[in-house]
Amino acid sequence: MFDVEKIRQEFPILGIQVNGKNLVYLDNAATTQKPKSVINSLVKYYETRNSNVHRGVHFLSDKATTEYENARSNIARYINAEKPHELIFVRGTTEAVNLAASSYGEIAVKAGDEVIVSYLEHHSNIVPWQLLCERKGASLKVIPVNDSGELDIEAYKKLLNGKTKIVAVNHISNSLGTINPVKEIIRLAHDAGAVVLIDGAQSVQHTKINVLDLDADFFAFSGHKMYGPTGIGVLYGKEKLLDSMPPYQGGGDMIQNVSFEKTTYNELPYKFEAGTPDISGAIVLSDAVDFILSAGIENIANHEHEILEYGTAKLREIDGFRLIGSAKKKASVISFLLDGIHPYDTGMILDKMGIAVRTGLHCTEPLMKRFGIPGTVRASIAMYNTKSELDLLVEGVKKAKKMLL
Ligand code: C6P
Repeated sequence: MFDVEKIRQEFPILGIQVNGKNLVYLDNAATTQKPKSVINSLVKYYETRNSNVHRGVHFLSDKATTEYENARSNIARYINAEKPHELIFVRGTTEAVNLAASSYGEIAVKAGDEVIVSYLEHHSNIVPWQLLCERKGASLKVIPVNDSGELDIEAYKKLLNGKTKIVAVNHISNSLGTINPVKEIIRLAHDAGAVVLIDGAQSVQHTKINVLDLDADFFAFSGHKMYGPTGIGVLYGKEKLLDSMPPYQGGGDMIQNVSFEKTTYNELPYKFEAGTPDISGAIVLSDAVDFILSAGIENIANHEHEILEYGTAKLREIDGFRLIGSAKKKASVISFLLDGIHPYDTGMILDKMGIAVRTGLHCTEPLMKRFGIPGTVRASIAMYNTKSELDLLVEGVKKAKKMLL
């Protein structure tokens, strides 16, 4: 049974007041709040485990190394990766995409080739590919979206051809909440001989991920959007691809032998983890995964969907409310505008009422241009949000409208 009130008690920050009002936290796509188990795990690490990994022969180093590698295995199981060493610990989705674009891009893309992204992408899944294309003399192609914010799959099929080397798309859009048909996107890309990176920053916390079933070549995500700490994330890659790729950064741990004449590199995953990694981050992220599993990912998805439908229906009743992104398959995001009001002003007034939303471009400037808008107000939902919080949002939006028009 999914008991949202019980879940809320696990998140200390949800009890604070903002501007004299109970906090209503609806900025979960930017980052989620952290449960006690995650916060305590971080403290416990520094109180009882802290040491560097893969280096020392002493007790603490051994303990930290074991827990760091156990974390990798646990997170690998969570996304159903075949082998733990197919998971590279990075800072977050942004670094994961940059790693893939720099390293895989280096061997896979040459002048005249093409890389496909979509209009729905976060800047993190556009700019690294743009940099690669500029470096290589390749070109970037873009899958269009329709007015509901859904990818045009027929147009995508036409973009694919023998020159397509990489397709990089998100699983769930951070700005509109669109759930993309990634399994079909991957299958079509593979038929054309291309490799696919899925940006899972907005999906790992909302839906069951199975990289094997998806047949994803790369899958990227951030810990802080899934109830874990900032500064840690994962690039999953198929072993044979990661093996074929050159190192991304040089330094300690990523080498086998170093000489001035010739350096040889470590095996996976260490080849891509130069320097001291975010040890506590990885261990604590694994605890965040356990927290999600204990709540049940399907329970979370069902609960969030109910809140999404409820909030969207209530907001739609407001005169002048314009929903941006009405895909048939949507998760956790309500992006909107109020006629005649700048999103920033709405966000400021909501903040006065203790309601945290994000306003602006959400790092998806091309998408906002496509819709011809200056940005949106975005309420994004997590497992701990309730219908009464959405009622408060609706009240807040009505009040903002009254004050600003
Ligand atoms: N989106 C949002 O408010 P990092 O910053 O590396 O953890 O994640 C980047 C990123 C990549 N892809 C998608 C789909 C994302 O949503 C994000 C982060 C936040 O929407 C911050 S801009």
